[in-house]
Amino acid sequence: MRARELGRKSVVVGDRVSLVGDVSGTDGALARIVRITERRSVLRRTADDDENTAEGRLERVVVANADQLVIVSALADPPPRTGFIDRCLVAAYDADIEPLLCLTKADLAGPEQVVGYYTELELPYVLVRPDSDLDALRALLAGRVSVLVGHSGVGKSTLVNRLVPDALRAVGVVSAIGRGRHTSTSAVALRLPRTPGGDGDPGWIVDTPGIRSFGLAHVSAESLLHGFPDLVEGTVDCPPNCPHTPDEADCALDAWVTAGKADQRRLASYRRLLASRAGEGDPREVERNPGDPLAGS
Ligand SMILES: Nc1nc2c(ncn2[C@@H]2O[C@H](COP(=O)(O)OP(=O)(O)OP(=O)(O)O)[C@@H](O)[C@H]2O)c(=O)[nH]1
Ligand SMILES: [Mg+2]
Repeated sequence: MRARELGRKSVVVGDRVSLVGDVSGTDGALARIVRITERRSVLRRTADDDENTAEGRLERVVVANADQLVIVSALADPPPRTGFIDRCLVAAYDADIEPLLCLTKADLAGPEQVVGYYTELELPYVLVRPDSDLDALRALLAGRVSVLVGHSGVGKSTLVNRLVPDALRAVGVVSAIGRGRHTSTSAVALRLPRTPGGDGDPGWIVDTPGIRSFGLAHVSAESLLHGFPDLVEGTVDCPPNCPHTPDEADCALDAWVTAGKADQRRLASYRRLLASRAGEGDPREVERNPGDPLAGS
């Protein structure tokens, strides 16, 4: 149990804590959490992008002390949404956590479109299908705390069950409209098992409930750009305090894209994020981006 003075929402998954009491771990043993160790990293999200709404102000700590954000996206059923992945990247860079893209359901569709979108980024990625061996992924998870995030139904718990056979995480079905059913309802950290011949710490993995969107109200407009490292250099020639919005005639990002230095769709994604924070409608709706079926978030 938690010492009362720590407050109701103080301890999150990934926290390292000090305990007093019976720490034997046997049935009925009671220990008290008395102190939370200073966090090495904090991955946060808000329900909304707008800090002027109640949802936007309600900031949630997803997990503490993670080293790696594993952005899980299915290649089909539900279809990948680069807008969502872009948001996760912003959150990862903001929290100083390394991103890894994990593309599941590779048995249903190819990765070319998604991977092509991120070529400028050198974003590490792994492909997962039901029969693939997970050695490459295990190697990337070794020795660190990794947190899985993704829409409902993309296969996070399925993957966790394969990595940690004792986990027995409930797995759901993807409903007809391509949305998962939010089978997992809370975040759980699991110790990865040692593999035969593997030496060293195999690491920890945190399964989280599927989320609809990754609200970024807690990230300043300035920091949003860090989620787009392929665009950062393009802003060197911008006028001071350039807002980088499409109506800013002197913004150097358009020329950067025209010169082939970054993908037009990445700039569009960045500007959709900027607009969503300015409260200009809800760019999470895929219908607003009819030209690009991948773009939704
Ligand atoms: N074809 C195929 N189906 C998969 C794969 N991985 C997972 N699935 C299926 O996708 C469905 C959803 O998987 P889950 O593991 O429950 O998804 P989740 O991301 O944990 O979902 P939430 O807990 O709701 O966030 C299940 O029916 C899985 O069997 C895959 O690589 N290929
Ligand atoms: Mg799940």
